[in-house]
Amino acid sequence: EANITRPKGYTVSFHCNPDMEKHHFGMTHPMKPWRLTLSKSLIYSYGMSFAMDNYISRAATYEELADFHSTDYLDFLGTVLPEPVPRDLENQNPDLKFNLGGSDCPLFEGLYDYCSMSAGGALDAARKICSEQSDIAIAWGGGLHHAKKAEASGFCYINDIVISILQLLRFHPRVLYIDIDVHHGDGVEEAFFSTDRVMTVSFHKYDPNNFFPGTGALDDNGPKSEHNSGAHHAVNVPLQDGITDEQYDMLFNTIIGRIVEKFRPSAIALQCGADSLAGDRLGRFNLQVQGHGACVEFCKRMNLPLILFGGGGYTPRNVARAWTYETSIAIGCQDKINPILPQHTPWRDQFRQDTLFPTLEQILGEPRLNKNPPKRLQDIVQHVTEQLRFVQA
Ligand code: TV7
Ligand code: CA
Ligand code: ZN
Repeated sequence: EANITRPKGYTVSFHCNPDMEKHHFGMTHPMKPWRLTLSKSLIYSYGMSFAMDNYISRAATYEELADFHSTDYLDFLGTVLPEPVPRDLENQNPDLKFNLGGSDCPLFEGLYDYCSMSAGGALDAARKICSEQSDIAIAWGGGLHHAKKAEASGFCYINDIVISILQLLRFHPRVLYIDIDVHHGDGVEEAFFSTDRVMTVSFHKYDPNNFFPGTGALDDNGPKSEHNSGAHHAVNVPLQDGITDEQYDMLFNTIIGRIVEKFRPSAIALQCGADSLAGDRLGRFNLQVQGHGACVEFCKRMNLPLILFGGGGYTPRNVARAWTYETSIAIGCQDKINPILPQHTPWRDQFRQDTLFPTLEQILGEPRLNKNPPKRLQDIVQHVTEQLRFVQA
């Protein structure tokens, strides 16, 4: 492979914990922590680790988790055990304590360790940004945006993003949070609902009755009272099945461009959920690796301290493609790397499912019918533009 060298004039850091990737949600559960191993092995095969500061992050402590989560919830999370016997028929739908133990958020071996490692990487990334030791910090093991103060939700138990933004807020006056996971970033939006120091923006599939979590309508923009400082500081971009790179990038660049102009953040936190890619097992969009990565490129061009989080992503080989490509964008070597996947990458068989000479950017998957009329996208841009009239840095 070409020699990948350190970027000139800025530092990229990479935060992971290999022990996190060993955990299992269960055989049929769509969330596969080993997609992180697959991503990392592709990133390393390209030689990108030589261009970054690499950290094995320690698990977050109880006190660090308690920055956001309630101690009742953490205490319970720390003591629950995997279910010894699967639930029987009369006990199919018990009232779950803190929403733990259902099929979305199962109790598995090492659950507390898994959660604290995910948060540890994200927090470590935020600390390197705060100390200015790094300009772009990558935590692909984080991005679990649905977790609430005292509730698990949608495969997420601990909200590593909230914990890491709380850290940024100790040094940064204003943080912009952007979420390109196909699901609404409800947990992060809720956590910062009442403050004007964090603006949250989520792009997602929106269908209140048929798509999780059902929140994130265009006019959900924060507290309705003007006396609440959080008013107008939540931006929601509800989309339909099949959106393409061109449409998505037009929306992203227009909306994020205007927000950066008005809100003037001093740091950006970007959740890069890869379930917005075409061919995702749970997603509905038609984004290619290029279109998804263009969002990272746009944020990088803002020249602000940047954290990249992972998130959803349920077709592991495509998750690895996207996060590898996005790591290369962070480093600035995307034009130098060979689009044909390295011969010697472990797991190469994973990618052979696609084609004999698999490439980094080519996703194979049935394109979905595009249900996003241009007129609707224009209405979204207009709504957000009007909303931003109320926002002042
Ligand atoms: C960030 N969709 C998380 C996204 C969380 C989505 C859901 C599943 C699902 C769970 C399974 C499973 C599944 C094929 C898909 C209302 C329900 C319907 C569970 C079957 N297969 C992120 C959460 C979402 C679990 N939940 O944003 C075990 O799909 O729609 C729902 C809720 C009740 C529970 N049932 C689904 O990407 C990381 N769950 C197979 C086995
Ligand atoms: Ca989203
Ligand atoms: Zn998702």
